[in-house]
Amino acid sequence: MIPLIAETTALSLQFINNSPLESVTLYTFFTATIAMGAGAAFFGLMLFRGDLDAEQYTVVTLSTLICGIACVNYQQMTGVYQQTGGEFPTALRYIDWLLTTPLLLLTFPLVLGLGWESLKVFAQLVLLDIAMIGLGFVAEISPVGSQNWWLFFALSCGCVVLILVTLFFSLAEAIHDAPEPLAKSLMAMRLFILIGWAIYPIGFLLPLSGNGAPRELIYNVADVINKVGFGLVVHAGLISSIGSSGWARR
Ligand code: RET
Repeated sequence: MIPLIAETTALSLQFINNSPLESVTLYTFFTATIAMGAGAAFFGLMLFRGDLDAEQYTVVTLSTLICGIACVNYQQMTGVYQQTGGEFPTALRYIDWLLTTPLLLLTFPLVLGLGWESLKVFAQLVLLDIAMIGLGFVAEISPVGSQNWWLFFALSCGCVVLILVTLFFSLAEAIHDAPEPLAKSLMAMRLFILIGWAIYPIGFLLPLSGNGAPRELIYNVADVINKVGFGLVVHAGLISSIGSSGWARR
């Protein structure tokens, strides 16, 4: 019988049977799933504290959702990567970004205590973010190095630059006015976005070098830092402001 689907050999769960890069990448898929689940549990349990006000509660809910959504997606991505013998779970990854990056950006107005009314300013960020992911996906499915690949890559980079510029300008004044612990965590959050988000376009360009294989490994590590690490920075600012000078400018 002629198989309708080309046979693929799944990656082995024994480290020694795959190439070292495949094994390391597979294990970062596993560990990222666990890290996201642990993050979701950690932030989720915080919701049971009695001392969070409404805005703090929403911020912690966002961190819980970001890690929870990623945990489910990572479970799927791990399966795809393993069962297809190392194929990139690109569509799932873009779905994960599409769902979680707007939530990451929405953390800012809430941490600032600007409330839901200020979301108009941040709606602009979210729209740019959705455009960045959408345009990036078109680049992703175009042949590497083709005209479309470059065009949509450049457009997607344009969106990320606009996001960073908007974020830096809108936060400069807020950081200046914020009490000490909050200002510190806002600066750290901003740095996370600046450095943490720059990793992705660099990873995207990797196939140009002729060796795109380490890309998923890079994305996995970056995702854990940008989701769990970012959540922990937010959490640190939140904890230090409970019972002190206040969570935000109020
Ligand atoms: C793409 C395509 C090429 C151009 C650019 C990209 C940017 C992706 C970014 C993703 C951020 C993801 C985060 C996930 C958190 O867990 C789509 C790779 C600019 C910035 C923060």
